[in-house]
Amino acid sequence: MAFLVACSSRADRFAAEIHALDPGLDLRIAPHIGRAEDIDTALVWQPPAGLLATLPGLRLIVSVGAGVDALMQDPTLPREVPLVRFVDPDLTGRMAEYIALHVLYHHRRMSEFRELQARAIWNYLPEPAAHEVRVGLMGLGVLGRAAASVLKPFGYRLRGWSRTPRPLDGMACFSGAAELDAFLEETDILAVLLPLTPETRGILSRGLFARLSRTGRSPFLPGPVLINAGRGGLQIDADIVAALQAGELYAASLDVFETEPLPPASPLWRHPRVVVTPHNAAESAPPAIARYALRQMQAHKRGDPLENLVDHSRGY
Ligand code: NDP
Ligand code: OXD
Repeated sequence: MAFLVACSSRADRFAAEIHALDPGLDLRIAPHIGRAEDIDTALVWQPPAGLLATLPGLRLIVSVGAGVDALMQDPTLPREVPLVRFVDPDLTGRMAEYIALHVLYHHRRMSEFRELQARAIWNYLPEPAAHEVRVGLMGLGVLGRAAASVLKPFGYRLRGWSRTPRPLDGMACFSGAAELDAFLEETDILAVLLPLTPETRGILSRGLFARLSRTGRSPFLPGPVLINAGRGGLQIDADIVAALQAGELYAASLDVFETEPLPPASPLWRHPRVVVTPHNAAESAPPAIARYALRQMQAHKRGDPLENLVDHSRGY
């Protein structure tokens, strides 16, 4: 039985880490797959189109990404083969750092201080205390909950929104379309960690931004803030630009975009209160990927339950 690495980037790194952990494993790297029948496990990130459907012995697919939207959109994905997505403290910790960094950055009005510094202006700007800022987490899964636990000690007023009810200690929790308005209307900083599915595509629109922070806005924050580290397909880039221009959004930190890499002509690159990062909020580190993929493969071979199994009906 053979293990296939089919990844559009870092395939050699992943293979080297896997080989170091299990030197006896018959390891193949796409496109050099050898006899297709031999392959029972595949580690994938943007695999060549249609490849997985040509592997008759495939028993397990491990996604390098925590998000599996690209795989879900592939009509040739063999849906009868279990698909597990990457969940690991290494990635989770990185994402929690990213969200905390950008919540603090905007709460402390850093983009305005950067502008003042560029003009050598020593100026005071009033800032709210953390307990006066309402941070809304869209998505209360592995990453949303980790972000909440990192933000909590600062004293932020936390709220969260998920598809199904997820009551969490010390947070006002909302779920489903019916409770979206109630969630948004008392959110000053919206941090998005949703998966991209048919239901969530384009959710971050001008209409949604207009519903943010309508009641009891935190003193001194000039307007609502958007942080999106989920997927670019969740947002409409042009709506973010328009909302910033209209003052419906004060600032944004964006790690993901409708088109990646973000085209040089995008006004988001140049907006003084937008932070652009290159989809690196939380990387899947090769050593952690290798350990995880082998653990999943061994568990599956023993017949143990798989962790982080993707539910095709939900799309994540
Ligand atoms: P999880 O599957 O653990 O959590 C997803 C959360 O989103 C759940 O709370 C889920 O609700 C909620 N959700 C899903 N659909 C809807 C909906 N229609 N309405 C409301 N809530 C919804 O995912 P993770 O936390 O592990 O990851 C989230 C996303 O982060 C990934 O899918 C990926 O796109 C992105 N990501 C980005 C990275 C980056 O570097 N930028 C790195 C890693 C991940 P419920 O709890 O009810 O199921
Ligand atoms: C992921 C990502 O989904 O890096 O893991 O975006």
